[in-house]
Amino acid sequence: MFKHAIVRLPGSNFAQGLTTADLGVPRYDQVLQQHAGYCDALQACGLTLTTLDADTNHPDSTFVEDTAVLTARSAVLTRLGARSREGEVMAMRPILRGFFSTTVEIEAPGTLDGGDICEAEQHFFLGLSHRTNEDGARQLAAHLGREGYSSSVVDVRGMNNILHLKSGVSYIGDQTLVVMEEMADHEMFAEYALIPVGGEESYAANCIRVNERVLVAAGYPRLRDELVTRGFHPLELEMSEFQKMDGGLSCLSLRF
Ligand code: CIR
Repeated sequence: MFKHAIVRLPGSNFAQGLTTADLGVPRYDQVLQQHAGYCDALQACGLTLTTLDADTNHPDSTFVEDTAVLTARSAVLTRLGARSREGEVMAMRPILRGFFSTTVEIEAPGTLDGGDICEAEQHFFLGLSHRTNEDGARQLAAHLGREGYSSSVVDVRGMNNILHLKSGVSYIGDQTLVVMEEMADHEMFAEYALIPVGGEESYAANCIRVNERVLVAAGYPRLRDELVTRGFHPLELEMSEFQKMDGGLSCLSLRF
């Protein structure tokens, strides 16, 4: 069960963040509205929120998930792969030290974005991407091993339609992964029940299990219905403005 989440309000220059999407410029009023809806949903799932002020020095800083990987015992502060985002970790460090007695850091030359790390209970999938390199993944694997977790590496560098591993795969509990069709036959996922999403629903592969609910992007009815069929309880959220900046549901919070 998660009890807590950290979020950061989007800054007025949110639209100046990094993006590869060709979906237009996000409207700030809608960004704030969708972010508020997301925060409400986390609270409705029983979480207490720590809401950080907007940081206009870092337009991507509302995507807090990338700054850390959290386990039951520790917080791993990452070393972000995009230069424009480097300062975001420094801002998160004192916040996480307030919650976790053990914090460790990914060191150079390692880079690692939290969006590349998919936790599936005792196992972690570590994505190699254009943000997370082998050294970063190796450092995290060693740390997780010391805490008794297993991990495996999934290379997504050849997939040009996703930014991070979790843009394409999400663990939603009950040994189930929601996964983009292109990745569904990956041997690493063979032991799991899979819910493949494809074509126009690919964006919805990034979803999060928060206690009894699965938060999913609104507008993807096939995935929503499949989740219901399999006994999950989806909660749909408008995400269009974050999608314009390559962001998904998971990236907007750190949950623990
Ligand atoms: C970036 O390119 O870094 C941001 N515009 C989006 C980050 C999304 N984070 C995530 O999927 N974990």
